Amino acid sequence: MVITCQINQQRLWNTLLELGEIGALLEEGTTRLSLSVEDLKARQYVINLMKEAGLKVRIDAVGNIIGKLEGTVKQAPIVLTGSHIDTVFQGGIFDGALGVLGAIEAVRSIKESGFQLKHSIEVVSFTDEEGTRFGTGYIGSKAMAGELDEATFLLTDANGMTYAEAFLQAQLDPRLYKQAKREREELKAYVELHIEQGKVLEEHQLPVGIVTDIQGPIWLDVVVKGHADHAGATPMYMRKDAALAMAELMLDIEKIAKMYDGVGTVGKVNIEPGGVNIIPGLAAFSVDLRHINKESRTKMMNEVYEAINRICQKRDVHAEMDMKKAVDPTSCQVEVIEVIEESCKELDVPTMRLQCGAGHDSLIMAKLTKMGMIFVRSKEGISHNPKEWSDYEDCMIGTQVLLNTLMRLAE
Ligand code: HGY
Ligand code: MN
Ligand code: MN
Ligand code: MN
Repeated sequence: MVITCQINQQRLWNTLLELGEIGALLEEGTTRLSLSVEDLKARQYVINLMKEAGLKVRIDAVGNIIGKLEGTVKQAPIVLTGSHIDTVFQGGIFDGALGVLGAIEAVRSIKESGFQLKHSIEVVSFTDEEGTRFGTGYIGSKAMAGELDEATFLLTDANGMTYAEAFLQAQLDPRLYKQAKREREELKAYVELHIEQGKVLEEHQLPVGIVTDIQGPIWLDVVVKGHADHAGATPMYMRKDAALAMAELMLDIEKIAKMYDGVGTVGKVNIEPGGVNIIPGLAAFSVDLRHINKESRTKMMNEVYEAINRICQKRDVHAEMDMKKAVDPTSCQVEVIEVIEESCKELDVPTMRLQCGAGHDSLIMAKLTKMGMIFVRSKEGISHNPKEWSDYEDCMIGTQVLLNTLMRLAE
């Protein structure tokens, strides 16, 4: 099939800037935590845009927004594409958004070209990919894959609101989440366009990349309990300082990650009671461990648990660990990688295959159907930061590669 259909570049760029404004705070980047007021506004923006694009729009039982371009053969398995529009705290305007808006633009251009494709194409904006508000994530894709468990709805955000309450506030019924599940036979493939959020494409001076494998994240919440005491009157040898136990573990996590060539991050910390002259009695913190290889990640995990036990013993403090997320690393489907590569070739776009460090809904969708990812170069690899940036040209090339890939998969 010779593909002559072109995206409308300026239209796509305008939507990226408009969506980026929703939840934007001057230099503090864009914050749209899942099901927050900002996220609900952004969801409405995406629903309107899908309707304007002439897609048939539905919201599934967990709030995934799905826009459909009908194919000529109704019962043919669906080609799915999309990403997320929720962000981290003070994030950028491309993470997730490019994958949703790029997919809408690609499918809209296909529709406007009048080209009839056998398979229907659906664009999805997944609910709560980041997990920033409730500490877990991939909610929409997990529900679609039938992997969401009920306990999720008991999780609370920083204000003590449960996920169930946030669902009800967003006019969603948490009791119906199982209805979002889709069967393997319904789908032909899932392709996600996303910014790289790393420096590899920039180092190779390439606009786009094709993902081969995705690291799998484990998220732990750890609470260390020591004893709050007087900072002046308590000699060092008598202390049960929870913060020092946390500090020692943070450095051990760094060592363990380097030893296994994985990554380990303590991103959230909270020390109580939090007085200048009080020895911390409690230290609560998050641990994010990732590796491209599952066995290595398990070894990292075990070493972290051993370090926690060793440090607690030495400092006579006590720790409780709660596993919030554990998603296996996964490989992209060679068949989809090759279709993306063909699209790059026919568009004369130089590219490379590369691994992915960040987590994506693709990790979950790989359990349901054939998955592939198209990366767009990130300036200096910066992401989860207001300075996150991808050039106009690169976003357009990535979206055109997506369009050609969708047409090949749906023909
Ligand atoms: O955590 C991640 O890698 C992604 O941004 N959700
Ligand atoms: Mn992200
Ligand atoms: Mn993302
Ligand atoms: Mn992601």
